[in-house]
Amino acid sequence: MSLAAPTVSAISGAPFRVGVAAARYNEQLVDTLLQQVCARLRAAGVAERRLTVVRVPGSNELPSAVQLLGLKERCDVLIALGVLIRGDTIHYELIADAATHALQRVALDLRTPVINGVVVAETPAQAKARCGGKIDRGAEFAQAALEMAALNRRLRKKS
Ligand code: DLZ
Repeated sequence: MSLAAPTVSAISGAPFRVGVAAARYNEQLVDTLLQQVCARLRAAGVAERRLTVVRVPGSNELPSAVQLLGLKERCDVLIALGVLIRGDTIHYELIADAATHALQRVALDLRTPVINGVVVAETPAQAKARCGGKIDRGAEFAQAALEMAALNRRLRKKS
């Protein structure tokens, strides 16, 4: 995967309703991601009352959670946050793969953009670098969410 993040454009988040599902596995790292995401969304003007956060056990549960959130809250965009770190087996890889596909499916089924904020790392050090370290993945996920919410609003008005 590239280290070159996309350029950032200024988008007002004031009108947007955002749903976030965050895993509790690797909790400290996911909490950091969640703080980064919420900070960027608030800085863009997303109102507290329009930001719904739910917690789930692990990344495997994220697709169901964003689907339920999307059905209940009529969000402009949904964000799934988790951290998967390689263990002794390929379990993390299976979950990463399944969650990635399922998150896309939820997005297409609900016609609501879903941001894949699952950090997949080979080592704890890689995960830390991306959750509170040198790489601010949380801000990137939030920025992607703002862009997709704006796109959703703009194109939906025309359909
Ligand atoms: C079981 C498991 C393992 C081994 N590792 C992780 C992980 O690194 N990150 C994560 O978010 N979740 C992990 N899980 C839990 C699964 O995502 C899921 O919660 C369980 O398999 C129950 O469905």
